[in-house]
Amino acid sequence: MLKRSLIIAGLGVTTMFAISACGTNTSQPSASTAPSNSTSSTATSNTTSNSSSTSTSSTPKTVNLTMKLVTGKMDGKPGWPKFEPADATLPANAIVNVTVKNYDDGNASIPAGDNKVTGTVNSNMTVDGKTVTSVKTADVAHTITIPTIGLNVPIPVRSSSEKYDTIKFSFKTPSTPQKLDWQCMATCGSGKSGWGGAMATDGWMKGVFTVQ
Ligand SMILES: [Cu+2]
Repeated sequence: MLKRSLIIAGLGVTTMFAISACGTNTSQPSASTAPSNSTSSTATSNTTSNSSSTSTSSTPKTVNLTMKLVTGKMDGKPGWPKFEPADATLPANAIVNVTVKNYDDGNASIPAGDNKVTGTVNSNMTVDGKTVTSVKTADVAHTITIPTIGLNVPIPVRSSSEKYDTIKFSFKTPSTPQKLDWQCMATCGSGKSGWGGAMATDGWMKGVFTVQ
């Protein structure tokens, strides 16, 4: 009889400990409740507002980006064609109107399918004013390819007798800040594979669009 009451007393003690162990996790402040509405941040959009009367505050901003596509001869490094500039800073959630002035008349081989225009507004581009959705594979000189947003723009070899062809396309930047790495997918660099030199060097056939 005595033994049993001792056991019961022991149980009572352990139960007390168990209870006091919980209930300590409610005091942590939560960062997510911080207020985020400062009155002026969401832009009433600027000067270039569209004419459509129903446009709301979500009308994306529009910015222009002009790149020159020059040959190695032109940039002083034979065999190193180059996009100038290769890096740019772009606003988030914006339409970027890109103009490429292409001076290069040499072609290079590309992965299958990279002759198609993808990821641009209306999935097309213009070459000297003519709207196209692809370029003959054998006529591709370079590409501007951003895998993370599905963008692929094949730049055809210069065909006009002018100094350069004008390629235009537009694309929308993501709504959150991030770095968009772009790469030319046409083997225009050096080495056996054509993927060395300019192809592997930031500021030449690859670059970064910083979205902020
Ligand atoms: Cu290239």
